[in-house]
Amino acid sequence: MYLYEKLISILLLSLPGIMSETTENSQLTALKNQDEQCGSYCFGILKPFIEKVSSLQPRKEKAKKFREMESLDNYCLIKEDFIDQIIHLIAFSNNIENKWMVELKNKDFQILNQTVKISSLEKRLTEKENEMKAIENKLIVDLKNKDSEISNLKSQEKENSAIIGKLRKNLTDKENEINNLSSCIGKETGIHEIKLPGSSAFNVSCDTCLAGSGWTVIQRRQDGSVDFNRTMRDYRKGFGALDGEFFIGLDKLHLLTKSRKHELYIYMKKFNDESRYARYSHFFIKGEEDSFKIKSLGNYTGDAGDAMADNLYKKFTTIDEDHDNWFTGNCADFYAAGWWFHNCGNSRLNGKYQTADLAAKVRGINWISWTLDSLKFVQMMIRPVE
Ligand SMILES: [Ca+2]
Repeated sequence: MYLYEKLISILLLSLPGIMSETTENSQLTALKNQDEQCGSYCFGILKPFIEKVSSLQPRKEKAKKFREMESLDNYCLIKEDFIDQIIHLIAFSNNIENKWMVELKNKDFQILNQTVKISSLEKRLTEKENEMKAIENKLIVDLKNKDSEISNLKSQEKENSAIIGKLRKNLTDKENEINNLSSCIGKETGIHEIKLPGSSAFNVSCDTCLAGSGWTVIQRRQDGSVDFNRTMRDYRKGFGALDGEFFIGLDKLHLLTKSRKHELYIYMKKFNDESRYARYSHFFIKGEEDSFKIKSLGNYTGDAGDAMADNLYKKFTTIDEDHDNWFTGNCADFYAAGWWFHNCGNSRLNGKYQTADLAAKVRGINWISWTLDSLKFVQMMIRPVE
């Protein structure tokens, strides 16, 4: 019985893949021992069987093969899985490719459209460039022409400036000439001919002694040699002698004061030879149609007082033409003089010439803002104001 069990175990141990290598070695050792124990009898019976079993295949090699098979299976499985993935990837790739192909076609179509548009735009651009070039060329030509015109104009302007300068100089010379001709400016004391626009030439008395040069004397009283109690006609035309007593005449006075702005200077002297003056900055006499009214006196300066203040805007009154503001009488008749009477006012330089012994006693040549005495000497003068 014991032996039989041993034999079974040996058989089992000899089966491949059941025992480990260590166990196998120990069993072979044990079998060898059993052989020794069993002796030649039992061993001799079982030995061929055992050897047959053992010879079928070495167990070590089988185990190796078995592991290899297992690895191969695993490998196959991995391969299969990998192949599946590859197939899936190829399918996905095909899908993507198809989508890309569609997209590509669309893009191609779009590119074609864009190309057509670009071609059209390029054509228009070329046309526009040609137009611009043509305009530019025209502008260049125009500009050259304009430059030439400007150059010509500049030279013309230069010539014109020279001509204008010459004309201005001539004009100034003429103006000076006219000024000199129409006034006492630049003339010595004495009698000179002057000419005003719109009038024939006439002689005037010029004075450079009493208040500087350039004064035209319009009235002088010095000795009573001339009667000043005259009609309007005489006062219009003027009377007396230019080198003595005289009145220039209202017509000439109007022309002179109208032609240019004039100032008025009145020099006065008493019989005691005391002298004073009154000066008005803008003296202007209207024409016959306004009865030779004093339109302007300007500002008063001087040391004789402003005795003509009441005469501003008054018409000229004579013994035969009463324009004064004395409603019941005629100032010209009362003072025996023609003047710009008010009612009758404080100045009457055309009054009757009195002698020294009568000067303080009777009406005469008066400037009331200075003295009640009749004056010994009076000279009224005008001069153009620059
Ligand atoms: Ca009157």
